[in-house]
Amino acid sequence: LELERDLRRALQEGQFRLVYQPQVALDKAELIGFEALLRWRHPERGEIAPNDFIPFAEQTGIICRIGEWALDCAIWQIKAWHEAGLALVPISVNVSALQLAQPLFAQTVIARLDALPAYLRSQIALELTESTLMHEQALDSVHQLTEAEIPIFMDDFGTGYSNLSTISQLALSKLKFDRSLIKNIGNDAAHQRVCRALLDLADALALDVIAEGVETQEEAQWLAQQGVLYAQGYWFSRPLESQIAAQHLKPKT
Ligand code: G
Ligand code: G
Ligand code: MN
Ligand code: NA
Repeated sequence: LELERDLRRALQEGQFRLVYQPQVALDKAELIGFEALLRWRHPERGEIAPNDFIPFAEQTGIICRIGEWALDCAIWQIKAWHEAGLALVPISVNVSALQLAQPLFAQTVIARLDALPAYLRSQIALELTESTLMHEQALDSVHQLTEAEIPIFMDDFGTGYSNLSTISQLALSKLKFDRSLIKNIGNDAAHQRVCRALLDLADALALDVIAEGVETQEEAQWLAQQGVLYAQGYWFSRPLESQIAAQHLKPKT
């Protein structure tokens, strides 16, 4: 109950912020996007990790308002970078299962993005996990979003109960391979075979892959050899505070 009160207060009092983890093209380690990750600085308890409050925020439904806040914050950030004369890369915002299950979610997001100038609209993507797609309403939301040409990344791919026929029917933009698939991929043959099979599956679905949780050069090299185009992980960068993230953007030409 205390946590619920604190979460409401956190929204009112601006205790949340987003940090930005670079997504890079593996061939040149060039920045292609940022994943926005939520951070909470509690006035008494200090930094609280998302894994310690997001499940609770989902139980209580507050995640919907937090999710709206995160989307607004990402939009505001892109606008600020644009106005500072920086060349933009897309920001992907995480969406919880509960948000996606709201009948008005897709419509609200589409209206929000449609009201923006075109340069801004094209810089927002959404990340959903496989497990969010179990319900009919969620699938309907995804269809609405993809029809509105909002890029959708399938997050944590390889961990859930992949319904491949469902995934193949959605106009997804990218598959994000979960970091459990990538761990030690540079030197474990059995692991490599599994990952290779899933990469073939991604090819069959004609979906680009972002490998998550890349922590070593060996992992990055193996993935590049396999033709994986994009990656994210501590080897390239940890999630960055916004001022630091901005330093990775080039001036607009
Ligand atoms: O940020 P961290 O690296 O600790 O993320 C932990 C988990 O919290 C991840 O599964 C991530 O997807 C989730 N997460 C981070 N930010 C958000 C957010 O804004 N909304 C939702 N729903 N989940 C988030
Ligand atoms: O579930 P999602 O993919 O949104 O989770 C992102 C989470 O993964 C965040 O908590 C982020 O801080 C974390 N993360 C990002 N890169 C790495 C990495 O290279 N190694 C590990 N262990 N975690 C990572
Ligand atoms: Mn994610
Ligand atoms: Na993930």
